[in-house]
Amino acid sequence: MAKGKKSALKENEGISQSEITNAASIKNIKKKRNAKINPKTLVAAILKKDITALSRAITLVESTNADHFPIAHSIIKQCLPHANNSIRIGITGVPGVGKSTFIETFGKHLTARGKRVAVLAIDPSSSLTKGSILGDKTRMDALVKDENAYIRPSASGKSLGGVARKTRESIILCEAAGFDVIIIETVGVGQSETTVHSMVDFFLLLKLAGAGDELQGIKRGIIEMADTIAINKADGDNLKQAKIAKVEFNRALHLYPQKASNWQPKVMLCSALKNEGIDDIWKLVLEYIETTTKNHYFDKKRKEQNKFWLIQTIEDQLKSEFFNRPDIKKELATQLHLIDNNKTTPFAAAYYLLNLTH
Ligand SMILES: Nc1nc2c(ncn2[C@@H]2O[C@H](COP(=O)(O)OP(=O)(O)OP(=O)(O)O)[C@@H](O)[C@H]2O)c(=O)[nH]1
Ligand SMILES: [Mg+2]
Repeated sequence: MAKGKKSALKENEGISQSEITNAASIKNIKKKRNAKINPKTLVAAILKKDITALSRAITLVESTNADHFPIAHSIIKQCLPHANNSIRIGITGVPGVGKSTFIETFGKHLTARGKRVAVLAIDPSSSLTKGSILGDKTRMDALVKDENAYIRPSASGKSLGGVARKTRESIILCEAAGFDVIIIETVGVGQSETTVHSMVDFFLLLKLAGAGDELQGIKRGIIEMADTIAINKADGDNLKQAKIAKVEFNRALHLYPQKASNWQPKVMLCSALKNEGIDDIWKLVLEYIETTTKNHYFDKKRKEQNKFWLIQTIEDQLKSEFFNRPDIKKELATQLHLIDNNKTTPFAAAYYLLNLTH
C-alpha cells in the first residue's frame, strides 16, 4: 500500500479490535480448532455420511505435519471395519482422451441409479501443475453439484508412492462414508497406472481411435492391466475409425494370455460427450464383479493388494525415516560430494550411510 495512505482495515489505536481480527484470538481459534479434532467424533460424522467430516479426515490423512499422523491413523483404523463395500474403478488414458468428461457422464449415470460416487485422482504431475485437477473439478460441472457425488482433487506430493498411499487411505474413508463406487483417475503417464491398478477392482483404459494412437502410445503393460478398453469419442466423423480400432484392439487383446481373473477383457465404444455406450460399460463392470466374485478372484485380488500395500508402506516409512535423519542428511551431502570427486564408490557410500543407523 502506498505510504501515508490509511488502510480501512487497520483500526485506530486505542480502539479494541473485533474478536475475529485480533491476532490473539485468531491464535486461540486455531488452537481450539486443532484441539477439537476428536477422531471418534469425526469418524461418527463420516459414518453418518457427513461430507465436511470426510473432507476434513482426508485433509488430515494427506497432511505432512507429523502432529497429524496419530490422529489420521486413528481415524483410518476406526473406519476400516466400515470399508470394503464399494466397487473401486481405475480410469486411465492419455491427456485429452476424455477422462474428465467420461467421469462426469459415467458418474451422473450412476447417481441417477441411486449410487453414491466418489472420485479421487492420482496426478503424478500435480506438484508441478498445481490445480490441474482443480480445473477438472470445474469441468465436471454437473457431478460437482450432485449431492450423491464427491470429487476430491489429488494431494500434490513429491513422490508418487506418498500420494498413492494417501489415496488408498482416502478410499477407506470414502467407503466408510457410504460411497458405493469409488473412481480413481490417473493420467496415463509414468508409473501411475501401475499404482492405480494396485488399488482398484476394475481397470478401465480409455483410448482414442485414429491419429495412429493404436500403434503409438500403447504401453504393453497398460493393455495387459486393462479389464476393459473403451474407445472414447466414438461419435460424428470419428465413429467409423472407432469401429475399425475396436476390431484391431479385439484382435490384439486375444494375443495376450488368459488373465488370472478368467475375465476376457472387452473393447467397447463410447462417447462421453454424447452419453453413448456409457450404460454398456457400467453393465460390463457389474458383469465383471459378478464373475470375479463367483470365482473368488475378487477377494483374492483385494487380499493381494493389501499385502502389496503392507510392504509398500513399510518401504515408504523406512525410506522417509532414513532420509529425514539429520545425521544422514549431513553425511549424504558429504558422500555425494565424494562421489562427484571420484573419491568413493556408490556401494561404499551406501554401506557407510546405512551403517550410521545401527
Ligand atoms: N467428440 C467428443 N469429444 C469429447 C468426448 N469426450 C471428451 N471430449 C472432448 O475432449 C476434450 C478433452 O476432454 P477431457 O475430458 O478434458 O479429457 P481428459 O482426459 O480429462 O484430459 P486431461 O485432464 O488433460 O488429461 C474436451 O474438449 C472434451 O469436450 C467425446 O466422447 N466425444
Ligand atoms: Mg481431465
